[in-house]
Amino acid sequence: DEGYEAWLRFDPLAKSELEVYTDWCSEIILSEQSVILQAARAELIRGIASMLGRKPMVKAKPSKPRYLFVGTLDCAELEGLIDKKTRESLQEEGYLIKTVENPEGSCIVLTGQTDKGVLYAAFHFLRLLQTGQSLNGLSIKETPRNRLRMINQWDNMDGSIERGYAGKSIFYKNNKIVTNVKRIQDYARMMASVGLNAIAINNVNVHDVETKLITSELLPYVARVADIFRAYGITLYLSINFASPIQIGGLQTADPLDPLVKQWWADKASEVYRHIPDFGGFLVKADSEYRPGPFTYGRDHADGANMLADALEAFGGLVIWRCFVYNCQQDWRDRSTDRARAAYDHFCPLDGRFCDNVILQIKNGPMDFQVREPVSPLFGGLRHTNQLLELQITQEYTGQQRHLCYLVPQWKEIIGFDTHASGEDSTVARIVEGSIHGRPYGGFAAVSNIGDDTNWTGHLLAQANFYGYGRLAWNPELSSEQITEDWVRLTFGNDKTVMETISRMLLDSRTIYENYTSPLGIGWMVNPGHHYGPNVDGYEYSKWGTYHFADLLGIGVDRTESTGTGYTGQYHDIPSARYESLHTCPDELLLFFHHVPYTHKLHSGKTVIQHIYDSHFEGVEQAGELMQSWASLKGKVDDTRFTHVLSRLEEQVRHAKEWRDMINTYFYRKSGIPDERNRTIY
Ligand code: BDP
Repeated sequence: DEGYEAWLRFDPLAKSELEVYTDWCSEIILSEQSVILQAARAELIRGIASMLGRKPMVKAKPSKPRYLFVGTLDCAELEGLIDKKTRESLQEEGYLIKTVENPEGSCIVLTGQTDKGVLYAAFHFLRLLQTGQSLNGLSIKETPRNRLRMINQWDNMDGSIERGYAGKSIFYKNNKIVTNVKRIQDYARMMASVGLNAIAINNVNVHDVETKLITSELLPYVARVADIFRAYGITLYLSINFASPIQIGGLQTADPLDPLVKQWWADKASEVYRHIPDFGGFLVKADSEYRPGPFTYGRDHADGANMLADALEAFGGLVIWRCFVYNCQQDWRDRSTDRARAAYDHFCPLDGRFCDNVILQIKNGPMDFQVREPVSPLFGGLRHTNQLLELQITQEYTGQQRHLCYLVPQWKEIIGFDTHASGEDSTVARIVEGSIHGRPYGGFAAVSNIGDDTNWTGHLLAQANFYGYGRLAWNPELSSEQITEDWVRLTFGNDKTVMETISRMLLDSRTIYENYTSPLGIGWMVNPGHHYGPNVDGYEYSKWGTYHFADLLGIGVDRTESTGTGYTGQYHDIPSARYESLHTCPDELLLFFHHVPYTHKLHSGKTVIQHIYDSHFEGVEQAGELMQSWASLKGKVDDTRFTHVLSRLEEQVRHAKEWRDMINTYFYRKSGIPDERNRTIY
């Protein structure tokens, strides 16, 4: 068992549960037709047959006293069974799982306003069985908090994946879209099972080959992929090259205000929609890291995004415009160009100018997916613009799926961050869902961590990050603990020790990773280029704007308004004041906001230098404990999965030591201050 089935294993259930479940699940009543309902039906049959050992019958009319009823709220059978209030409260993709007692028999109703809702209900119902829940008197009502719950694939058509750590692309091979679509289909199932509803299938860095995805040559193939996702309620998007009118359109310019360019994109949009009538829209990385964009023509991001939005509007399409825009040719001596400021500086002045079908996709932090960063102030800054939170499931800076680093706790901190944009409780979750500023679109997007490795994610336990992302995008209020417990039960069964041990490992892992890597929010001490492993000065004197300014006296970036880059001023008063002052700045972000001497005392009572030493020794010990915890599960987890995870954890321990030694040695040599506890530092 290598983990291909991920959390959709549907292992046979224990005897005790079989009888009651079988009673309810041997008959499925389903009378409507649609591709999505077909998928729901197939999932129910597959899951139930596998868990209960008996394939359920699908019928138009019940013949047993107990059965499952599957259908949308509109279907005739549900008339009178679901009250008006409940019906009205179920929004587009919401669903209801309800036990209904009838004189002729009792049924569990799986229903929604749309067939998508029904599909989500089916997956939720299967989850109840898998985790051994009671089916008595069910009344579960769910509505997604976010309209967009999206995945970004950074896949290239040559089969490689930018920042991919789990093999090659499941979408492309040898510059073609794959013909064997089994993996894509199974991926669609995994996405739908956690409520994800949108996917961009190519890298945001669009090279020459992928630029052609919107041509008549390739669109028929893209349409086939769209068909697969559509059956699971997932809308397909493409990343586009802003210079397409030049590269594939034969025009001299890609100026967004040029009438020929506008016409070209309008024609292109109608061509795309001829092939894919429910196409989602374009994802765009422009004027960032050498990608083309409107700047070339003296235009701004709003000009660029709105031009595309106009082209897509008639078809209901969206433009998702990324805010990861900064000057990647910086002079490290010039602190006024602080990279952390860039997204806000570029996009805040444009607030209010974007069309309603444009959404700005904003990375969670102002830099780039470090293990610890403050939340991007752009979330609090924009008021009249749709916003999408961009997270990175793929572990580019967090151990590349060789280290265990479960990101759900990090994401919970991010979405729970109070921007104070409209008084208290203006959390990132509420901003991106659109409720605070009354925006029509918004939600979550995240860079995928899957590839064609048998277990999808390289590290088996990294599946939990994908799973957790989906659940959070649906409902940001879920706790890390709840999501984690569900995932462990679905993946490893309901044994209490297994559940508790793996949950603990996952929940502790981010802090552990943070402990032995770069300290106190400074980030970036990685090898340039591939970003794996420690390299303390790797980026320090280069052009990317990712500096730590360590010298013999101290370390950190002064981003205050009073003496630094002024970045703290991009936040609203309360968070701004908290970060501005050394007294209130949280320890874990201290070096992100302040340049301090190594002898500076943290709130924890330790000096910065002693904290660095201690956390690095501790991190390595904790990594060892992760390995021991896993080792204690021998015999409780099947051999293949057990051995695989163990070998990853062994590598993590070895590598954590390398991190510890390099970081500690560096700071010892810079500062000349010995470890209070006299441990060996090389
Ligand atoms: C960085 C990655 C780079 C991406 C870029 C982006 O290192 O590969 O192209 O972000 O988000 O994290 O566009």
